[in-house]
Amino acid sequence: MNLDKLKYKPVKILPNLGEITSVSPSNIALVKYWGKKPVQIPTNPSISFTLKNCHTQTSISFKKSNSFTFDFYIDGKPDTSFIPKIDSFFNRIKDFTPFLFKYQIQINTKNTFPHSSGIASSASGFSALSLAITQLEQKITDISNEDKFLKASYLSRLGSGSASRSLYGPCAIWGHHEDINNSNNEFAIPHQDIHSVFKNYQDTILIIDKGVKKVSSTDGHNLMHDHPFSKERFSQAKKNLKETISILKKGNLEKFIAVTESEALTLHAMMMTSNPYFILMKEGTLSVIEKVWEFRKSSDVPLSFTLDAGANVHLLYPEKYKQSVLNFIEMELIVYCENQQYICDEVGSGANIIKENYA
Ligand code: 2P0
Repeated sequence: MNLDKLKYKPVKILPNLGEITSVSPSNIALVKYWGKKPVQIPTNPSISFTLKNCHTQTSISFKKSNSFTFDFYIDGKPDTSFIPKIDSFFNRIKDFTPFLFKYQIQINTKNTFPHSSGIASSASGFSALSLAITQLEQKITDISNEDKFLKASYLSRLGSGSASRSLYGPCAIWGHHEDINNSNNEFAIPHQDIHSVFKNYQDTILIIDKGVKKVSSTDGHNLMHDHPFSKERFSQAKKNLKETISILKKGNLEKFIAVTESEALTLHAMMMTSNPYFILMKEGTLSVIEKVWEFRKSSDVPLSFTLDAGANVHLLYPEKYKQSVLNFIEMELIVYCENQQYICDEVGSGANIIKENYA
């Protein structure tokens, strides 16, 4: 991959100060990224639905300075828990964004989804931050809008792999696949060739467990290195990605259900067969899966589930079945949700800039 596009080529002088605000959504993988090599290179390609309602809004305010510093606030309050991850992100992007290091910056971030709901904010958080940074770059270079998003995806990947996919909707592909044009390991590409049924596909997220995961995704990815089934898994993911692309185009819901549910269970099977092994699903996760299967059998609703690296269950279905699925959740699934909590989301269009000013 020729990464020349990513080089910083200033043509104007840096603003003295300013503020840029971006918004970026979370995403849910249909074919899962699980396994990586240094630095943030996926061991198989993945594809996701970009979400709409679960998003992060991030403002960076910056002021010229002789030394680089950053402060980080969530919901208006200083937060130190994310500092190490952001620090390592800044170290990784330094060579690509030297302009950033001429400033003192303050990062203010807020999520639309509740804190400690068990929904990872790293995808929406790193993609929002990266887009704000490349927006500043665009102010001082001739970078096109297309390359601004491409670079934001590249930078996001260095923060958190799945974040690279959040820039683009309705779907994004990250990771090289020999049969997919432009697919690569460095940044995600938008995937828009999808049937109308998927354009507003629903994702209702059942919060089964709000707790902090016992094994982080980064540790889980690393356990794929010496995993006895990794070779098979990586080729299965490639095959499933090709099939998913065809399913998304044709709108074949039966096949969509089969591939996405298999991907979700395979992801967790990889965890259960790692050394050391671990389980992130809870009893409620399995109960919900059983209920979804029963419901699908006894109704005409093509409801399916997928899982992230955690206990929560994402229910995926066409928009026209929204009311019957919500009734089903209220009647039968809500007992498995912590504090009866679930979040209604749907496929969305990716990240954007909502405000900027400079002096
Ligand atoms: C995914 N997950 O494709 C998969 C499926 C979770 C399960 O990407 O170490 O937070 O920051 O690159 O992106 C979660 O891993 O991991 C993830 P890092 P990330 O969405």
